[in-house]
Amino acid sequence: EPYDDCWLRYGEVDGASLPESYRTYCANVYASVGAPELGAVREELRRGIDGLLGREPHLWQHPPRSAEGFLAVGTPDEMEVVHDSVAVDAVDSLADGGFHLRTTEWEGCDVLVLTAPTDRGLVYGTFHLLRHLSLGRSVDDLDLFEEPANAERLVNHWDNPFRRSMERGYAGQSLFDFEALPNLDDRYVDYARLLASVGINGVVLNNVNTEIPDRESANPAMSELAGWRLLESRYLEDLTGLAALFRRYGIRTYLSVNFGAPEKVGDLETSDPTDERVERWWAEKADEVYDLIPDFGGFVVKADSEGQPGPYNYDADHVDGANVLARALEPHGGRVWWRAFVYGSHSDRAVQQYETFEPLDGEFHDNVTVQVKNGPIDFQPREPISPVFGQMPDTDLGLELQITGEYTGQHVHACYHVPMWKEVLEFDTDPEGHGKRVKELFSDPGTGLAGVGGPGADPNWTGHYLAQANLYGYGRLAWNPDLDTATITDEWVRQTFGHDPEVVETVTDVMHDSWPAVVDYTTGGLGLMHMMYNGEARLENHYDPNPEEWPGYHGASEDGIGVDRNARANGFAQQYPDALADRYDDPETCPEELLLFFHHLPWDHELDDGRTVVQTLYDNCFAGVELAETLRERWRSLDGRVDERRFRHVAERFDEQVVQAERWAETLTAFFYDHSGVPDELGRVPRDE
Ligand code: BDP
Repeated sequence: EPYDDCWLRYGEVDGASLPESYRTYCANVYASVGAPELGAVREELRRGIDGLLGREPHLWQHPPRSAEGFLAVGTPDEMEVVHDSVAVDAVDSLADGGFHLRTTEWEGCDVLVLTAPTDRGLVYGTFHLLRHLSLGRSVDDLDLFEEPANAERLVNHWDNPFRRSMERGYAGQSLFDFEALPNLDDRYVDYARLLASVGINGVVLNNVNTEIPDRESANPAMSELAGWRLLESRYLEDLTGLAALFRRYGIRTYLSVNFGAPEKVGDLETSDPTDERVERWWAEKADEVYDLIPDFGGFVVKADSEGQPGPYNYDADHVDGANVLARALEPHGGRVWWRAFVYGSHSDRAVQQYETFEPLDGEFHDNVTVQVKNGPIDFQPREPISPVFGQMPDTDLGLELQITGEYTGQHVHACYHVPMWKEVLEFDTDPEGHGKRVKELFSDPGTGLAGVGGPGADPNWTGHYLAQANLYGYGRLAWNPDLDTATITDEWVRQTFGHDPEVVETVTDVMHDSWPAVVDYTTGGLGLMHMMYNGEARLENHYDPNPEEWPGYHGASEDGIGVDRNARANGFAQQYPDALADRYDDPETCPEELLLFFHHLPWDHELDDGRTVVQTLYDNCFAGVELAETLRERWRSLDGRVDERRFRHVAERFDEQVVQAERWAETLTAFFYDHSGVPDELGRVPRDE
């Protein structure tokens, strides 16, 4: 089975309606040569234009003056035609990765100019142009400047080297065959193309869990963790070719490292960050890495969390831990991405991050990025925004989103994350204070987004064809968080499935309703957390319903449901700035979708529309199932309009999703009934035996 092209199908987009000017501008391409990135640019143009116009472009090494028109690709200082045709100052002042597209006339020829201050910008510009053409947009009078809003746009693989397994991966084996390196597989190039096409500029190759934790309830994937070994010299050497391959596409390579590396990889008897020998060890390791990979991005660290070692083992804190690594990377321009996902001492995980990290604001080294998950719990189907955002003004922050659907149906269920991410990005972190939205927090160098869960080795990359949209949408939002959901969906659908209006409308509707459906039947829609199976060490799955398992997360009892995370209890709501704290602290003003996250309320507590809490939970669970059925019907209506392979695959997934959604609703509603003793007004619960 060949690897799927995802949204880079080119040829499959309806060619008949292509504007004539596409041919005028794109049949001849004059592109500069030299930098490795330009090789990638020429290859992509050849492939893309061949697909779109039905003919490979003619590639020139000088301006093709005899042609009616041409596409010119290069930086202003490399190419005269570019220099003559654009405002050079405006181009030079674009952020790294930015580019400029312009149609103009030059010496009697129609010219489409693609230029950028850096070669990397030319790569992004190439993919942008091909997207523009694939979407059938006009190139007449083109005059467009684009630059990324966020400097750092990373994908974090949770891949376990040596076993080729993936933590929370639902698309087969790891994409990366570390053992076969330095041999490179063709799919790496295709993967780099997918990432670059949406503006990703960094890839973390391995799982943040780099060793087997010695705690009792470890998750099963952890039993095969040896990612720390990638810092051994022999493995580093093997990575150089892969890093060079990514470099052609403007992507820097990163590694997750183990905080205990000085002991594990080196032969020190401590990894104490305040010890001089440890300091030296990291500095020397960094020198070695940069000798091999000069543009290496940096280290990602999960420390003092879920059994991974960290500075706490040495009586030091997160600042000491992050800074010792940062000092080692600094001379080389590398960064430390230090994860804030720590918990342990609190019975309610929600309060931990802000409490741990906010006091450290301003103390991290310049090249440390503190990487914070969007919510305070853990990638649940819907959470409030982590109170860390907006409250650590003197720290470079990274927003960690989960691309993979760990808690949203694991790519058996369709769940489009873009609407959820938009909710996060548009959130005002301090409505009566600085008023910055989450998306406005990452404009400084060194800040940005980290998306967890890269594709696997399955030919469709993500296990579920529709889950490709989450990788696409993540990249697009990391580049430009102002894009709205509808725009991103439309781009993705058209490039992936073509322009048939019925297909576009149907797939769009399916995508937009998929997250609300999953939220409803897996949570009841009022802000309950962790209703899924967590399980014992080897069985943990986060997929099946099992609300009895973690009572602390939903607080169900005879008298009511929900968790008091407010002034009456652990004060979590008070971690937010006043305006938000007040809003969340009062059940009357707390947004309904988060109500039970912040409050334990009686089952018969009335909501705005007069329905009780328990009735609303019943209604939402069943509404979620109905919506899942609607998604399935909509998809089925595409029989014959979408190619057989993708049609069948997705149809089968929807069959399974509906079965699972029913199981979820049945389990949750029975659970609500068991605790409340209140039957459903519509007679659906308790179920007749
Ligand atoms: C949890 C995952 C676990 C990860 C952890 C993390 O279940 O596999 O190791 O997040 O982010 O959601 O470190």
